[in-house]
Amino acid sequence: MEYNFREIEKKWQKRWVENKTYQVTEDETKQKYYVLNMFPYPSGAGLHVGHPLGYIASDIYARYKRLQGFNVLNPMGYDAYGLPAEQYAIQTGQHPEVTTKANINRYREQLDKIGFSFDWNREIRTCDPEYYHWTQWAFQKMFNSFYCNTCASAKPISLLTEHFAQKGTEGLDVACSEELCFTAEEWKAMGEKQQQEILMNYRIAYLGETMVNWCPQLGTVLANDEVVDGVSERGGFPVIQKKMRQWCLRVSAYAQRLLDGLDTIDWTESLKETQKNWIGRSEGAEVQFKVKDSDREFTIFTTRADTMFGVTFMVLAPESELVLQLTTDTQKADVDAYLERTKKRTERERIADRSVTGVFSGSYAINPFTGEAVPIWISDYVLAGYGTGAIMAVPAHDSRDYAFAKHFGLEIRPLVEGCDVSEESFDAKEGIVCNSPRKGVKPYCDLSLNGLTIKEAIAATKVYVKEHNLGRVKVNFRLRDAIFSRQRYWGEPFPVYYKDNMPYMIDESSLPLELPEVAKFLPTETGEPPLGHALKWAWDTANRCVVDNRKIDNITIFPLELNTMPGFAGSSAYYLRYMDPNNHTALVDKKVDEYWRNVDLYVGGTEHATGHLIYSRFWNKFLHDLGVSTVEEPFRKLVNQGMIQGRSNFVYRIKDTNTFVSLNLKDQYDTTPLHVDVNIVSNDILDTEAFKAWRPEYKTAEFVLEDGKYVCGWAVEKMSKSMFNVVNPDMIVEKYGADTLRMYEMFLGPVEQSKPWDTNGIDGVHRFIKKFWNLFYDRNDNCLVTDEPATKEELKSLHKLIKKVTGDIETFSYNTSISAFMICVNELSGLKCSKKEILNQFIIVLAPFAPHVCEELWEMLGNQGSVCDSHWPACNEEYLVESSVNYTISFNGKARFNMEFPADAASDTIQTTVLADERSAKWMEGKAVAKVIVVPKKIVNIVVK
Ligand code: ANZ
Repeated sequence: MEYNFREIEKKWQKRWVENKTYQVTEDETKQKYYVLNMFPYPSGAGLHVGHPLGYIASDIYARYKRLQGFNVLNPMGYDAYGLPAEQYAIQTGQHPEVTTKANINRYREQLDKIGFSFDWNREIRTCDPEYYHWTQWAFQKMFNSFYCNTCASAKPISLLTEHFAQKGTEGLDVACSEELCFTAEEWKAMGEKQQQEILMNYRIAYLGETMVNWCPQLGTVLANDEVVDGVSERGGFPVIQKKMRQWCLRVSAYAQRLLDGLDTIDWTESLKETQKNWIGRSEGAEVQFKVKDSDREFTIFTTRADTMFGVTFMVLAPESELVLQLTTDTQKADVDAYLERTKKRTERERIADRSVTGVFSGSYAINPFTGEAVPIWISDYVLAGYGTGAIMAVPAHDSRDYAFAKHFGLEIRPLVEGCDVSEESFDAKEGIVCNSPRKGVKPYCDLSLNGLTIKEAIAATKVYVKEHNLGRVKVNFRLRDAIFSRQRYWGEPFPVYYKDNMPYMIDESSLPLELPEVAKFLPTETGEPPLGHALKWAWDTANRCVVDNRKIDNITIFPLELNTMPGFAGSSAYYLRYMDPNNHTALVDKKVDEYWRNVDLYVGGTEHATGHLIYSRFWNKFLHDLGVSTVEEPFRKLVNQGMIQGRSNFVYRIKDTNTFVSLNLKDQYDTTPLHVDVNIVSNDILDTEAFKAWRPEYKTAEFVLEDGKYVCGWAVEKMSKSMFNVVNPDMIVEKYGADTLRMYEMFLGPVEQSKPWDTNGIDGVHRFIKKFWNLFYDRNDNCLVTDEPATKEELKSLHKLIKKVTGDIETFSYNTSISAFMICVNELSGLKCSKKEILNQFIIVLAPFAPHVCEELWEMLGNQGSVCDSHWPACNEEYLVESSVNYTISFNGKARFNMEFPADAASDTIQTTVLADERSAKWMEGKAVAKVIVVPKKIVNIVVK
């Protein structure tokens, strides 16, 4: 029988649905294993062969774990809110919901063809109200919580108001935007609005004034990566920095826990390092500086308190509130002009760009150690959002301060007297290198740092600062709170209404608050977000429902929030929802969560290293504090699949003609290379007829061939439509079958590595499956399988395979497993082995990779049920032991012949047998034996004289 993959795959895909093969329920009798892929955004272009790479890798693992007896959860869904659908809606008027649904259907069709073991009963879509109910719910919980530093946990905001009523801010150690100080009496005397404003300073979801990338033409805030060189990536419109009231999540409160948690999870070191840098823990000191001739004081953050003596000026971030206070009248015009200039630059550009700009404020600060007055400057190399937004500059020891001092002619004062401060002796990392332990360092008042290492000097200065009340020891994190508002339509609406300009939550029982219909997906004429177009977008607090805007009376009916949530809202807790996707009363039932706990294996791209993987860890920690999520870290093991790059093909057009010359002849002409659709090229040979039909301008194309063929050039590039190198998995499935596609994707190389898609080798994998099939059937469709017992050699071949594949799957080295399968099939074919005892087990080991063909053969061998429910075979090491060993027999060091001995033969026996062999007599030439050396399992050397 021919290996008819089309029929087999269709049959099993249908059977799996009918038999609910991949449906999973909580089963206390079995140990759980949770496999998860980062869910896709269903784009209009559909899947290309790069997308399923991670899904196949995790599917193999899921199937393997199931065969090992685990109860495996392997769900799939869609990250369905997002910008492309909205942009498309703006251009065409087509509702994003319509295009999103169509794209999802297409994705599903494509995924179904590849034979994944997803439990589709658990599918989720982030744009489904049933789903975003719980996104809104979590947001409300965050609004109603604050973060207690002492207990390192989120707590209900009611505890905070109780504390305020009893003690004001006294004894409080909580995360906040700004440190406030008031008494219980002052708190009680405040009106509702003022109290609400105060609470905003502590809520985990809060409205905050933040600097944002504002694009007036697009009418929206843009993320940093949507701004390139000061203009919007889409449209190229100017972007300015603007302070705006936005919803924020107090991710920074969790910085230390986000850092500590990394030690408890199995992620790659490089990913952990990226997260550590992003969180950016920095131990230092905050020191107060007085302003000369004024009562004002301001605080700076430094990690090098020991450099206080080298301070020669101060620098404020342009956005700092101090700028207004400290700019003198004479400097005002210059300062204003400078502020106008820096407004245009994003924070990222400011960090990347090392050109020096700045302006003098006109004021001076007093160094608290030396009493000396130093000028206060303003420059955008100091960032408003980090530390205190103000620094003490030590140009002799910090490279940016050094560049600044050089540019503006300010003093550069090294800590060690007499040090050279020229550019040659300045090290970008270390500054002017001081001798350490130091000598000749000027004492600060009564503090001497002589003889100390830098570390010791920093510690000593910190103690000094504390004891003399000059400041305090402080740990800073680079991690910022997340801006959580977007001025967009296609996202989760906030369950929030406004009373007297303050936000209030609609009651929990009224969730979800569904996204309203709008006439236009653009901002309104008055600059409000698209939800400003909604006519029915007001909250009736008495009847708990959405009503017509005209009914707003600001007594019981109020306007609803017009912003929507950002992309990461829906992806932050989706793994929890898969555990219990149809629960109408909770995000996830407590018992169910206690069963599945967290994701055991998470597979996805590295591009989410600092976005999604920080936000979801934060979100999960918050839910853990609430007692909703059992385990603090959501993703135990994480594997980043590499990218599949495209393999582009080129044709070479002779300039100013419509003639194309084959690769190896092209140097004889003046040619231009042009991308050609890889789908009309096979093994780098162009289908010239298909080329002519490809585009109208090539209809009359002529060719200069070599050996009667047109050979194309090739290059590895990003897989993209514009390079005509996109390979669609459907085409591969159609031509070779899903099992070949699955195995081939894994054969390309280690899962974690990026590699080009190169169809040239796919035939080999396809041939392997055919060869495997041929162990079961001969050419005339006769079944070859017998019940004969297996020989040692056959068992050895099989158990070698079991050992290799088991080890490979555990380490995600699937590519070498594929080679092992090929070797084993070759060995078994060589041995003409079609024994059931061997083939049954081979099928099980191959099933995670090529599930369709394995189900078919499993059934054919008369097994009951799906191969998914059989048992992963254990490797029996006994079969791997070599039963006999081949010895080289040599005389006086010269190899003469070989002899087989049982692997466990004793040296004596070997020696006697060798000497008794008649060939030995020949090589000894009648001489006496002086010595016999037996090297176990290798060699016997006979020394004769
Ligand atoms: C004096 C000094 C001397 C500094 C020296 C460094 C070297 P990390 O490790 O990243 O926390 N700094 C503080 N706030 C800043 C801001 N908002 N924008 C830009 N720079 C800022 O770095 C902390 C150091 O970066 C601080 O220590 C401060 O400069 C600067 F030889 O103070 B240092």
